[in-house]
Amino acid sequence: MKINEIKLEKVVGLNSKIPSNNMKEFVLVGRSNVGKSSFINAISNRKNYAHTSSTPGKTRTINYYLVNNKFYIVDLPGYGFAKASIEEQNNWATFINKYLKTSDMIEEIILIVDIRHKPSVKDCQMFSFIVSATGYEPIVIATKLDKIKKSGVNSKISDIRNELGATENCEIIPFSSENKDGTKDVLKLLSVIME
Ligand SMILES: Nc1nc2c(ncn2[C@@H]2O[C@H](COP(=O)(O)OP(=O)(O)OP(=O)(O)O)[C@@H](O)[C@H]2O)c(=O)[nH]1
Ligand SMILES: [Mg+2]
Repeated sequence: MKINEIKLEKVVGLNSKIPSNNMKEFVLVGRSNVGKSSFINAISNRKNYAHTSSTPGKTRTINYYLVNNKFYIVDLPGYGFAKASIEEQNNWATFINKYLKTSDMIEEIILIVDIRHKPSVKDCQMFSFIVSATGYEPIVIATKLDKIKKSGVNSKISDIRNELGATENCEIIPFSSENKDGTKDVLKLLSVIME
């Protein structure tokens, strides 16, 4: 699959009603600044269509990107943003909860983690939460691959698997938005899921 067309179609605040869509949704979750928006740009071959920033907390709304007029990629605000107020952080958790329960168009949840580090407590909680809420493990994207040595990739991936408590079947894809490594694997997986 190739992403020929991507369009930011809906922007929704955390307190707004969750849109009911008639196309499948692929949802990106991950801590603030991990690279969710960059991931969207990389797989769709755009520069800064999904706004990115080195300052955490760039994405503060739920952004629905319509891809090839066929499915949505949903970019969520990151969790664990230290500067967000407790109220904002609670809103986020409440929203995710509500979203997972309300939307019946969620096709797949994609958890983005940083390949350099062991998943944080919040990453692990998110992973378990997704499993208990949906009955399925999310796809895990281990991003910022360009920042580690090639020889270290396998051991990083197995550390991430162990720490998250993911099964051997759980897809963990090494990825870099910087040099686009892993894009083919991601697009292949999306097309298999969309079949
Ligand atoms: N080297 C490198 N930098 C990356 C990669 N992905 C993201 N970044 C950088 O990490 C920073 C955060 O990226 P974003 O895509 O804005 O992160 P986000 O997860 O959308 O953050 P929030 O919107 O705050 O939740 C930016 O400075 C990006 O350039 C990557 O694969 N490699
Ligand atoms: Mg973002």
